[in-house]
Parts: sequence; C-alpha cells; structure tokens
Amino acid sequence: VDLVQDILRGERRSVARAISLVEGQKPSAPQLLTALYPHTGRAHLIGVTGSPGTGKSTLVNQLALAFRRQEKQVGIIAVDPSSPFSGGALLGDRIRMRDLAGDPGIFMRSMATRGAMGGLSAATFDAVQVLDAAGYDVILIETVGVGQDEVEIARTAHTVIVIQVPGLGDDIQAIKAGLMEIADLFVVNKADREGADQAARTLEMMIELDGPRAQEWQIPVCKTVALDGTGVSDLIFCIQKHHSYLLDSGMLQDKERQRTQTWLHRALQQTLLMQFLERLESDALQTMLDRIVARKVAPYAALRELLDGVQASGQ
Ligand SMILES: Nc1nc2c(ncn2[C@@H]2O[C@H](COP(=O)(O)OP(=O)(O)OP(=O)(O)O)[C@@H](O)[C@H]2O)c(=O)[nH]1
Ligand SMILES: [Mg+2]
Repeated sequence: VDLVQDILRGERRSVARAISLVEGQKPSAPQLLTALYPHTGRAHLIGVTGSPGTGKSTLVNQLALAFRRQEKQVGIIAVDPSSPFSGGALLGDRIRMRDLAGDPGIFMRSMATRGAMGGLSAATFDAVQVLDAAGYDVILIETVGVGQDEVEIARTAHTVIVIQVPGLGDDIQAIKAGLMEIADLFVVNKADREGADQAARTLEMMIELDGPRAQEWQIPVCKTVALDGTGVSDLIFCIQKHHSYLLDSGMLQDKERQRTQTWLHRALQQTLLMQFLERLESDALQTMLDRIVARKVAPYAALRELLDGVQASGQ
C-alpha cells in the first residue's frame, strides 16, 4: 500500500522496485498493478523499432532530451531479449544513455526477462503501467524489430516509429520484418550517410503503393542524424501530430483496446495452461510425449486424451 502511494508520487526507487516485481513474476505483482490501474491511461506510448544497429538507442536518447526541453517526464524501456548475463547490449545502452543519467525527469530501464504472465510483451505491458501510473508523460519503448515478440511490443504502443538506414535494400528490410503494417512514422536515421534521400523516397513510394489506409493518417518519413540531433525536432513535431490525430479521431481508444486485448489473450493462455498443468498427474505429460514419439498414439489423439483425463478427474 505504501509502495502504491510512493509510485503515484513518482518516487524513483519505488518505481524501480515495482518494475523488478513485475519483471520477476513476484506474487505481489498482480495486486500492485491492480492498485495502480485506475491511475494509468495518461501517458503517450511511443514504440521505436528497427533492425539491430540502426540507431534506436541513440535516437531514443535524443527524443528523451527533446521531450525534456518541453518539461515532459520521460520513461524509457529498452527491451533486450538477449540474456541479461551477456551484458553487451545492456552496457552499450547504458553508455549511450549517459546524457540522460542524473536527470530526475527521466527514468530508464532495460527489460530482459519474462513478466508475471510469462512473455516479454506482458512484462513490458506491466512495466509501462507502472511508469504511466508514476506520472511519466511520454514512455519510449525500444525494441529490436526482429522476433515476433518484439514486433508485438512495438505494435502495442500508440505511436510506432520504424527506423531504417540508408542502403541495405531498404524495401526488403521493411517488408521482411513485417514492420510496414505497424509503422505510424518512418525514420531514415544516419542521414549523414550517402543514400538517405534515396531511402526516404523508397519508403514514400512503398507507403503510396500500400494504398490509402482506413485511417486518414498520412505516414510521414523523417530523416535524422541521431548522433548530433539533426532532424529530431521535426520528428518530435510528427510524433505529436500523430498523438493529436489519435486523440481527435478516437483512434487512441481503439489502440488501447487493441493492446489490452493482446494482453488479455496472453494472460488467459498462460493462466489456463498453468491451471491445466496443475491438474495433470506429475508425469502424465512426459508419459504422453513418450507414447507419441514411440508412435503409440497420434498427437491429436493424445491431446484429446489429456483433455478428457483432466475433465474426468476435475471439479
Ligand atoms: N553515422 C551515424 N551513426 C549513427 C547514427 N545514429 C547512431 N549511429 C551509430 O550507430 C551505432 C548503433 O547505434 P545504436 O543507437 O546503438 O543502435 P540500436 O539500434 O539501438 O542498436 P541495438 O539496440 O543494438 O539494435 C552506434 O555506433 C551509433 O553511434 C547516425 O545518425 N549517424
Ligand atoms: Mg539499442
């Protein structure tokens, strides 16, 4: 209860502790998140995604500084699914984020492990709730736009920024990762390099080919040099325009609904699976696996048998 009050006041150590609780699947996490929930729903969630090394962290750093100049409180979650023990990426992020250190208006956190409901996306969802309740106006979520989990995390933001860099066959990059459909904004970062205009034109062409969407939002393509901040104020302008668009059109509500649905489905899957496994005899699953592999029973028949078995023993 004290922890809740401290989080709502934005007390940093409590915020950090709360995120550790949700990340570490502590039994107290659901109750904490339940208490925080009525105080959420104010933050603007911005997903920043793109292939490894495109400059996501550097750009997030710049965006955070720019939002700070507008007196906004900024939360940053860097989703790093690589092992926390490898340390490389984490260390890199910390070094790059050093401009932000010591600013009490910025809270930065790397997420690597699973959350209360077992997926990285659920853990991120929960951590975002904590930051939202703590009063952070803008929450930047950096994910590598590769695995499905990461794309899903980006998708659950209100405003999704997809970063590309010049060269490397920009068209293929975007389509391959399925990032085209989730982008609200494209950024061509490393615009100090050759081919940035070409990359931007390619993206603009792809957006046009993609045809008009249901929404009236026209996806902009911004060029930035995250290293020195060139183009960042234009990008901020586009981000805020998108936020206004979401608010005015009622799309923000739709997005909230969508991200909540994603969470709920995952939570149900996880919970039902756990409940099911609890009701199985301890070695029933292994025995069944052995029988399937030995071709004594077909997978679907095994499934039926497991389900029927639990039902018969249940209640
Ligand atoms: N030339 C140039 N280099 C940049 C720019 N932005 C970032 N870099 C460099 O690109 C490298 C990768 O930058 P990061 O910000 O770590 O990229 P990232 O996308 O966060 O990388 P991962 O999190 O590992 O996927 C670093 O060496 C940066 O200094 C830019 O605008 N121009
Ligand atoms: Mg990074």
